[in-house]
Amino acid sequence: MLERITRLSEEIADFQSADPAAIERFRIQVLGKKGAVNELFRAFKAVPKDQKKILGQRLNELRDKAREKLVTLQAALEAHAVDSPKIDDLTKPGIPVCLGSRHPISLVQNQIIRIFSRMGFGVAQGPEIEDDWHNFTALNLPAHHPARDMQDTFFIEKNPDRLLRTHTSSVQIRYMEQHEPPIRILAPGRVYRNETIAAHSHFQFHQVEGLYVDKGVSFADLKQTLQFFAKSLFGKSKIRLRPSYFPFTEPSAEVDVYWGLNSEADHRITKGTGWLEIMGCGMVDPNVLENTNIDPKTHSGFAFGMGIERIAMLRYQIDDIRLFFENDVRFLSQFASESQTPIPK
Ligand code: 2NM
Repeated sequence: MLERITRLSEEIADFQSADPAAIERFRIQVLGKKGAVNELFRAFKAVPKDQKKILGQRLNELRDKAREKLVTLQAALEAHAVDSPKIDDLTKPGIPVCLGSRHPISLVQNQIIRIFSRMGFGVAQGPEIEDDWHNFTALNLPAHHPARDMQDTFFIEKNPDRLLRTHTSSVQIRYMEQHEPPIRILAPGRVYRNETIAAHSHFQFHQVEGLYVDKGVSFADLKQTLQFFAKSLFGKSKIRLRPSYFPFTEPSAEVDVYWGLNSEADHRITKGTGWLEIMGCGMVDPNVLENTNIDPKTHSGFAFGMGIERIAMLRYQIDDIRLFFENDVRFLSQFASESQTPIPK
């Protein structure tokens, strides 16, 4: 009997397989009801008394050894199954993945940021829920200016005063309050105005505003900067500045780019003039600099602002502003081919 135990023990030690069926056969042969171990235990009953102690010990050891071996084999089987799933055909086509695409507003916003970053402009951000000081008062907006009217602004609360920003100039006020010149920043972001939703107006839209404050910043610097911008974004280098009015700049101007009159569409969008208005600009009013603790006797600055939706509509020939806010995949997926590299730091 001792001999059979030793032989079986060796067989168990030698057994190796990664085949689940072979392992199961091994289990039945060794540890099954009618298996080798149980057979030995049955034979053990007839063993003489003086040999029972030693043989019993050896039999128990044999059974434990067989159980351990099975646990090890099964664990190896499972580990292997996780590592290498069965691949039946490596030449099968892959499962198609639906990729999203960047929103056209983001595309245009990033293009604008990239152009100005080449001239040293960084990006600043601020809250969409503003107070009266940052959205109006610091910007030299007089008490009875129409922009302060209930009809144009979404007021949230009177005390403390809270409202949805109507432009991102509020970001620039915050930036000037917290930084010393030289300042060269862009403030891109969402703004809100209480307007009826239609093909060319919406209660929400996006702006990019720019600000440059330093010693000796001139109107010529402004014009040159905008000329470079128009050339970079539209590929058109002829711009003109028409006198205008904003409470926060003096002098102020509207910027037109010469679009040309080469197609029927050009005639339609320029109303037959060939010129297209793309933004507003001006020299920062001395009152605004004073309000943000910058001395207007030693420093000057220029600022500009544009609506991203308007630029995107021109660029992609979109005729309804509402499309930007409806998240219709049939609209959005048309921009999937517009790849963009990240904005340089
Ligand atoms: C515009 C047009 C002209 C502007 C002014 C300022 C600030 F904060 F410096 F006073 N930020 N943006 C500005 C000037 C914005 O948008 C049509």
